[in-house]
Amino acid sequence: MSDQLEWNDLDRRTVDTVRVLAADAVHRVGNGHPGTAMSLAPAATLLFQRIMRHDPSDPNWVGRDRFVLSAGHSSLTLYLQLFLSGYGLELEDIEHFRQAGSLTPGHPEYGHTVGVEVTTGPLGQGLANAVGMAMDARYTRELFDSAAAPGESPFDHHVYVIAGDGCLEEGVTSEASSLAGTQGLGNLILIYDDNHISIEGNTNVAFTEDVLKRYEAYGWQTLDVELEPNGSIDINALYSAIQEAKADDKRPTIIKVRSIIGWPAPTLQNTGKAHGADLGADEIAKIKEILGFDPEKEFEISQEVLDHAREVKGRGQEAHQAWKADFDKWRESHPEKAALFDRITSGEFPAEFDSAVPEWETGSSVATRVASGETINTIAKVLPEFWGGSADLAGSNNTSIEGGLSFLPEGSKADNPSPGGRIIHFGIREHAMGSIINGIAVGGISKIYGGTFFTFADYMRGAVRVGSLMDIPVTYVWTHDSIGLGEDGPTHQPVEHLTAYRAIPNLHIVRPADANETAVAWQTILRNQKPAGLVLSRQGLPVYDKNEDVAKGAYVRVEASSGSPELIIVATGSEVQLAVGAAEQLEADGVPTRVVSMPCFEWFYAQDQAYQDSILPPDVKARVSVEAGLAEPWRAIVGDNGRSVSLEHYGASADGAYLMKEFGFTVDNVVAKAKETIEANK
Ligand SMILES: Cc1ncc(C[n+]2csc(CCOP(=O)(O)OP(=O)(O)O)c2C)c(N)n1
Ligand SMILES: [Mg+2]
Repeated sequence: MSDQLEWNDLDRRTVDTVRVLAADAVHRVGNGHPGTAMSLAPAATLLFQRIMRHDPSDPNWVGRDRFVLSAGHSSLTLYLQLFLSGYGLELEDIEHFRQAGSLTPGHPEYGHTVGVEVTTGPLGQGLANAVGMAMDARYTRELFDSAAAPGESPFDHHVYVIAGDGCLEEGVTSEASSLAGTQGLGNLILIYDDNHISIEGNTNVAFTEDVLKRYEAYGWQTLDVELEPNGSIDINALYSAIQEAKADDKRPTIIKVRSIIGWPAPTLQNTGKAHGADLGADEIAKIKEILGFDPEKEFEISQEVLDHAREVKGRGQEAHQAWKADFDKWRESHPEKAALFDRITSGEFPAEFDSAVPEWETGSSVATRVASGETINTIAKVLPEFWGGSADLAGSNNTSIEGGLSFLPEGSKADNPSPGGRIIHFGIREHAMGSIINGIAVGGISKIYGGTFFTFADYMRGAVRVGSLMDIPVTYVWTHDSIGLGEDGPTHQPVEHLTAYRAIPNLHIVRPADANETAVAWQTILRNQKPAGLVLSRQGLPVYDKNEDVAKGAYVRVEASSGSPELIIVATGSEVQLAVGAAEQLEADGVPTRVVSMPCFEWFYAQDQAYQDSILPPDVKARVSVEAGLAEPWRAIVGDNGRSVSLEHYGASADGAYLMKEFGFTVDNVVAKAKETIEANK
């Protein structure tokens, strides 16, 4: 690509068409965000028409550059480029912007509109996802093609992000950008839309720092693109800046691009009013006059402009063909890697995966976090695409792949760095960790996990929610799962967390009772390819016989001696041992008692009714739940006359075993509750 941008009248007309269509689309539905979609039109058109290597005929091409619209409210910025490039959106879809069932919902939704790489809308997530996508690009190229010179592998590509003031104000981007600097992500290019406006007007009410100095301190290359005198983005300067960004393969680049929101709207440009509301018929008519469009016409796009823009399809196919020649050469020269690539992309597991987990002896005592760590390490031996890390708690979360080396760039001064290392050091940045692993997961190659204490899951919740909404395979390793963690006290003891995270749709919350359940849980999570949180104990727990029905979410741990229970005790995690102890006592007292271990509600409710009824027979109404957390999620399971041994308040700083006793997690208390529910059901 030449250093000088070739940008002709038709390109300029394409940009102006984008501005007009954005204003019309918001006007038609009566709501949405026109201003930024108008002012960003030159930047987005430049990226899609001249910069990015992409093939609209094959949106999943692994060699493509990725585009993330972190400023998700400006969804028209993306939709209009997808329309113009020929990804499948047509003018009709733009006309139905934000309407029920359309392909152009309010914010870009992953899996809904072809060409949308991640769901964006919660500001900051997209940029933090992009950091993950750039990390994934490096991991992937190192996995498949580590000997290739920088930029020479078919797996090398760039990740482009557009983010606004809001994204850069959000803390998650500071966390992620700081890590991106440490990681030397030369394949990451951020276009920061510096328009000085957010919803409450001028950003000087809340955002006055020198953003580029901050990014310079993070270790990024920082570039600045001033406005054109007429008020539009200076497209030639932006083009040159992007070339500079690409030339630096050791650092991520931020290009601060001055723009005027809503330009060239005569009265509303450069105001908060242009951000998130219809500009109104009069203003839009004037915009059209200024730009040389017919003020009487709506959704005006000339065939010439559309044909011109869609030429990118041909260019994309050519680029794809050229890439494919390189890719085929790589396949021939790396047959084993090519087989690995085929295995992973077809969604298969190697045969060894089935037996790739450890098994523990019944009766021993193992913390489930320790069992998870051992399981991670055995799985890592058979799945090279499996990697992850922790937010500075690797030793406690047991997340490190032994001998895996640290994922860090060439030249890092850290211990054991490797650009394809399998251990990610996220630093104490839980929120960014959540967003980054979302970004890694959408790449489709990596099987990725991130760990912290369960109580700090709250620091990553914004990312967990979007990951769950996208329904992508990320695994959260959440250890230190209850008051059982002990002396660190109530700040560190999750109480409401199981309830709070079970409340997130699509997210599978798995709390294994012992080491063997933990191993099956890991296998199940990886096979399911869904977002999952593994909730693990700090303290040792008694080991029971391995039972593959863990994958069904709940199973009979101990059957009533008579074979037909009068009472069911349901428990998860560290409380299953109490259920087992109570059942022994109750059986001795003549109460036929079944113990159900229920590590995952979501897996259980996905089973057919017959299975569910076989575990929790509807006619057995005397039920007790035991879980060191709120009773709330158990009400539906134990029913009106059931009982819950639960925790309805914060914990305290003391020995974990002491706290369990103090707060009623004892065999005697479970037995007492059991007798109550039997009585209540008489
Ligand atoms: C986490 C989060 N908080 C709040 C919002 C609501 N919101 C949407 S856009 C916006 C202002 C964004 O300002 P900026 O990024 O400068 O966008 P511009 O107005 O320049 O388009 C806000 C507060 C959001 N989408 N996400
Ligand atoms: Mg702004």
